Amino acid sequence: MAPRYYTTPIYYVNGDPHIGHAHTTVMGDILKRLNLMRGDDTFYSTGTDEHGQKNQEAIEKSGMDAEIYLSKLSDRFRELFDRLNIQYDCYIRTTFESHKTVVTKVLAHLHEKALIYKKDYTGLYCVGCEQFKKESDLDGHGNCPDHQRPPIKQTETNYFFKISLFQDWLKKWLMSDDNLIQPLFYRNEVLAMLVEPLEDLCISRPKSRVWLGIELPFDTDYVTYVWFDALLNYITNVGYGISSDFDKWWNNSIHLMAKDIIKTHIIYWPIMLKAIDVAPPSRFRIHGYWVGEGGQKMAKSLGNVIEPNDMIDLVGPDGFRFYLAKSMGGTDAQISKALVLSTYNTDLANNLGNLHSRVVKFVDKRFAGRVPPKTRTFPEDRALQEYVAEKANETVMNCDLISIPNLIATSLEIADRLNLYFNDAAPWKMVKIEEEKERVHSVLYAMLDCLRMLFELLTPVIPETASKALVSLGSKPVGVAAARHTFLPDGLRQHATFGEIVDLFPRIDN
Ligand code: ME8
Repeated sequence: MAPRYYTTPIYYVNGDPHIGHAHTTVMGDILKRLNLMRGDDTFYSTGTDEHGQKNQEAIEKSGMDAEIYLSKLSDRFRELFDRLNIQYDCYIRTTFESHKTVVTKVLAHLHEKALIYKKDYTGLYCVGCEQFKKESDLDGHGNCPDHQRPPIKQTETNYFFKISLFQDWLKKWLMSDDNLIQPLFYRNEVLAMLVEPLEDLCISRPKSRVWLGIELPFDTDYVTYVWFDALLNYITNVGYGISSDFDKWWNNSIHLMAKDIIKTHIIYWPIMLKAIDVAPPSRFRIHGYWVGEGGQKMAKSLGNVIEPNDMIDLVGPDGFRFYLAKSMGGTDAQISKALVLSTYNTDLANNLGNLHSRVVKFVDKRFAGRVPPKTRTFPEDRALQEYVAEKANETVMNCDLISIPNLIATSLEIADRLNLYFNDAAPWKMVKIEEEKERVHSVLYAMLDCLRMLFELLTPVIPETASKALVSLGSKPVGVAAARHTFLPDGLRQHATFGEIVDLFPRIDN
């Protein structure tokens, strides 16, 4: 039982949660559930990043009390994640006292080690990124490429963390393991950022300008830079400095994120950890960016922004989870209402739902709502069960963030094969012939048993519907406790009584 600690980024609360926030958090949930199926002990954290200039500007714009605003927005993220059936173990808010304690302790420690110093500085600040930018980071028009706005020139006295001391260590560490960063091409992006000498990291903001943050323990005129604060959530969540379980989780940490925040995670964060003598993260798993249909960046002005709650209203939490899981690997993917709807109708209603309904309803009618007993197993039927078991075991064992779409592809391939098998075997013809009775039982049992394995395999992606499907077959939903789940033929009890048979994915005409 290898422990695993999965994290999502913690999200800014300067607006409502959007599709990208839903995506990373659903993927983390799928990975957590897959790990539990593998019998691995898993801890999963997500939450909200509630400090810094960007959030502060949103609060000021809202005219609301800061605490009320932050709670309200953080709750919106949590409500979305609850609607999406996310089984997080920890929902961190950086405004929690437990987190402030960690940030303060780390800052005091680095200050004592003389790794923090004060100086005057002039830089170009992008509030959208919450980062200083170099001229070379900007596009031809002097804009931040991610936010399409020019950064603001800032001259201030601030505290700096001597990250430049760790550059050589960082480079060596990045090259030490090809599995550290996946997809691997993101490592090249990080290495390219390390060609030039690293500038020390500005880790403070004067309170006179930014009041929303954690006060520096060694200078009360300043708050902590939001990224320095936020990154530390990853160790707060697993009890840094207070829990004996800290090493167990931290030594198996896997950070999930999109490609937008690799610099802070793969450059600043490991250095922060190294400086406080904590091991660097074990893995970084990076996905692409959601863009609108046709590849356009999503923007309110283009009218192509997809709201996650609208998608859940449209196709249900499982329909939406399925679309996200199917469509996004390591590079960008497209989303629109029409794409979500057509995937739902094609893959879920017409393929999986229809397959389930045909088989289960047929057996329900002919065998009084029970799994038919086998008196003989025909080799071709057994071969079908073995094929499904093997595919399912292999998929669960090998699934990682960017191969989640393979899980869907394999499931659809299995569903196609089962549909064909059912058509070719045509049990509705055989059932009328007395000599074919044994074969009919064998075929139908195999079909139901394969459906059982198929819905077990899909449980991490569509947990609610897969459970309904498994109950309808007279089987049990896959448990949520860590216990290795092996796919084996003949796991469905003969004579088992069917549960309620529901239309899993009713077609949606729109
Ligand atoms: O960066 N496609 O928060 P954030 C895919 N608070 N994923 C997307 C996406 C898109 N179009 N847009 C956002 C922050 N995401 C910091 C993180 S962590 C210590 C602090 C997802 O609200 C994706 O996971 O801007 C991305 O990395 C994250 O949201 C950024 O969220």
